[in-house]
Amino acid sequence: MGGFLRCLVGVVSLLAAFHARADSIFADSAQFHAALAVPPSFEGFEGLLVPLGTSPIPVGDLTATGGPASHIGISDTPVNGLHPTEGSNFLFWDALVTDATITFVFESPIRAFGVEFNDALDGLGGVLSLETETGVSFPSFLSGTFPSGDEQFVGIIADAPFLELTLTNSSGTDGVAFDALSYSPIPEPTTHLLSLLGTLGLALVRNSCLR
Ligand SMILES: [Ca+2]
Ligand SMILES: [Ca+2]
Repeated sequence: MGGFLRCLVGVVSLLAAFHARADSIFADSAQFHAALAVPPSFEGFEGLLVPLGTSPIPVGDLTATGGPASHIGISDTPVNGLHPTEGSNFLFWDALVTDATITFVFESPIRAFGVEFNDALDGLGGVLSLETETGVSFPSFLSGTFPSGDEQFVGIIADAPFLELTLTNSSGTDGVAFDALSYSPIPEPTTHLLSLLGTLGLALVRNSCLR
């Protein structure tokens, strides 16, 4: 391969690696799990009952915290459309006013987070947003009005590790059920591939373009 061609391949590889580095969001559980290299840790809230209004709630190696305008608890009783999607228990988030929050804090850094949830944005409708303490932000990952009990999924894979993830509900008053929470520190395979591509591109650019 000639020097010019090697230089060109290097530049293209670098651009591809750089361009593809972005935080990803998933509305499909199967796609989220397919993007992970190994099965993530799992929390289904089974065997735990915590009265609504308790906060923080430690569960395994994470802690759920309701913001000032939220009541949270762990329930085994479906109510008003809220229900478990795995086993019998689920995490209950009662958002009491506009922009109420719930925060998940992990004991060690993670890069992937996914959760099944239901009964969000029924009644009044509104917007759900998500952000991490590291600046990952999806300001409107779900918006509109949904039927009572409607099942949804949200997952993110972030470029950088994070410890805290906060969900905000603009609705004003809305009960939401969470279940089958997945989290993982493991980079997804495409990230390995892209960093390899970036390293290769950089080497080619150094050796072929800059001499
Ligand atoms: Ca469960
Ligand atoms: Ca609701």
